[in-house]
Amino acid sequence: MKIDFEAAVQFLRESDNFLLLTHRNPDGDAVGSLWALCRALRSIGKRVTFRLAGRVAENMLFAAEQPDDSFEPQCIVSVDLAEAHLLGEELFPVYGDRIDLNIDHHASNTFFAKKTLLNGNAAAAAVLVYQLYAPLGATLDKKAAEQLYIGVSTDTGCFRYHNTDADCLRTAAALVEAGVDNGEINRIIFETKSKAYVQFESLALNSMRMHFDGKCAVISLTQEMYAKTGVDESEIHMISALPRQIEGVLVGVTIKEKENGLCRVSLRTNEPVDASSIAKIFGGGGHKLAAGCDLNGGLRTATADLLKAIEATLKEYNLL
Ligand SMILES: [Mn+2]
Repeated sequence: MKIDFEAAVQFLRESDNFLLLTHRNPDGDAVGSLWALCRALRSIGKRVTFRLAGRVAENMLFAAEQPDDSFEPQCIVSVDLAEAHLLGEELFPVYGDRIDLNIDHHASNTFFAKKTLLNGNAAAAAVLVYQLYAPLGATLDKKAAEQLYIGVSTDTGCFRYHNTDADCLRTAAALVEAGVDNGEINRIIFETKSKAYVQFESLALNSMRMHFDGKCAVISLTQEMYAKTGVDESEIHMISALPRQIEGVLVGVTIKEKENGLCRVSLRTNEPVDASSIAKIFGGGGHKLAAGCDLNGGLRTATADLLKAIEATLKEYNLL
């Protein structure tokens, strides 16, 4: 059931003993909104714990909250979660059908939770969590503001992507007023790369192939590249932005080879191509210009299947 802000605030106020969840391999918006919601609820006297599936990027840990194992959770709230199975293989079987409230900003949201607070136009889930602070009576201290800033800035590519709207800039302004050193956080998160990552990026760029008159660029990330560079999984997501940066590219694809032939795909498109409609063909989803899906059958087969779908999509738009 879709609910509005007022109902979400009332639900959070009336509940206690929270367990917070988000999607697997949590990105900046996932952890930023989760930590900030945790902090908001604790500031109004609630007991809150959380579970994360996968490592958090080291450069965001300065803003981390700690879980609390001292109580039995009664109310399960998720953030930034478009579909229940994105909880990951460990958490999905346990909590997939038990989420009481989901706070999300994916237009592709499947309404799997008992209650859903959704704004499919919001730039980040962190914008929604920020908007809950005042009506909840929560304390927006410097650390909470940093957590929310991590969410808003990472989901907008540091305020560069098309989803950077007035609402999210107003949110960022309020967070800076609340004490965020935005220049310093931007330096830590967007301007600092590990040496392993730089080496990995050069292998990734070497793997890039162009298709369809240069309208599609594909980067393939293999297990061998991870092993060779020792890159941290949480840094790999930065690669996804690269193919779309090339002049003339409308569909930028990054294919990550996982175990047992599973391939995890990131799609980044430029107008007018809808990334989520391509992802949907393979059971995935996301936003108009940024989406993802999983394919099986190994890198070669997955790439061929994807290219077929991208070719058909480009033809639909009369771009080919
Ligand atoms: Mn998000």
